[in-house]
Amino acid sequence: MLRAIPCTLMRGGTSKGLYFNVRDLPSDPKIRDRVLLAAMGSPDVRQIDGVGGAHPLTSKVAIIGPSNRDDADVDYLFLQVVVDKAEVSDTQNCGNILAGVGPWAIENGLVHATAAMTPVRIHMVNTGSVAVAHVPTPGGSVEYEGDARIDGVPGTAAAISIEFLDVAGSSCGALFPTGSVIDQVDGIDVTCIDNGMPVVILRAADFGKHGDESPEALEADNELKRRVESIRLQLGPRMNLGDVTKKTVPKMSLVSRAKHGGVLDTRTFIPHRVHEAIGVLGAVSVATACVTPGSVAAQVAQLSGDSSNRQLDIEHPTGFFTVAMDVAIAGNHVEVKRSALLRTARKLMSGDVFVPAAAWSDA
Ligand code: NQM
Repeated sequence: MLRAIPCTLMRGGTSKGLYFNVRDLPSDPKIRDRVLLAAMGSPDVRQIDGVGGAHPLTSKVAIIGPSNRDDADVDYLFLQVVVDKAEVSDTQNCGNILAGVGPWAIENGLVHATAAMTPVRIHMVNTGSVAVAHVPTPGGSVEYEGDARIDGVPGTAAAISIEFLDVAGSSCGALFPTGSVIDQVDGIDVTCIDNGMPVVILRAADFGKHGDESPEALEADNELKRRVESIRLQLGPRMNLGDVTKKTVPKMSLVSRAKHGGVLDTRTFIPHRVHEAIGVLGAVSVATACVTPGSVAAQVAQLSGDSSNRQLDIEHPTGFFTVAMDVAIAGNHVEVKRSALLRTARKLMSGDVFVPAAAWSDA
């Protein structure tokens, strides 16, 4: 017997996933995770018996419901369904999937469209922080089509601007969780930062890389992957993340001089596959490191003018990710006031996903 579960398949930014109403999934996290593994078709590198896209960026889930918080309209829990292992992780947030949450919440009656642009205040349950997404709603319904282009997605769509106010240290307890803007591990300089996503920033050159290699070329380099993973596992506890062997954080971002007029170039392990672009909060964290004197990113970044309130173009394998930052810098101390960026989203399919009924049973 199969069981039908209502859901929506959406592209959020440069990622894709299933969006559920919290009331339509089991409340027991163990049973819920089993259901999600069955829906996506994990564990299997091809996810052939499910709707997952056989890559971490297309094996994602948003669970949305009303929020009890005064400063939020909805709660959004992000879950990463691991492609080739029977694992579902709530240890990270996802700013790309976040881009679909506002439209989904409006279309599913959790938020009423108020004007041509509807602000949706989203409590990101994974990190306890709040984002505000501004969703185009001309005539009271969500408009997905428009002329905004984001690198990593073909064509154009309606712009959704997203603001973050309180994401610094939201996973690790501090913006610079090791207490320093630069540390050494295995003889390599690293900057550990959490401005919404725990990221370790490393110089690509320290691994003999130019920093403009393709994701495929980096993934094929077993020695590079071994060294990067060794550093990641050592830094997990120092970043207050505990044993990160089975966690999808921290992300590992190799940085190098910009090649296309941006601030710097990135190639990011997330943490075992290499991102085709860069994660949203990952980019916010890298951008914050760029304006922090003494960090590995700042040593590589080409900044001009006042760095406290500016747009930073972060280069990645498929183009640029632009982050607007408002920070106060006093000596080596950085206080993040606000960051903002632009994403698009698209509803792709809505209906039911079918899972074996046994996956839902508590036996
Ligand atoms: O950093 C991929 C993505 C992400 C995360 C990853 C993200 C973010 O692009 O906020 O968006 O780093 O796992 O979906």
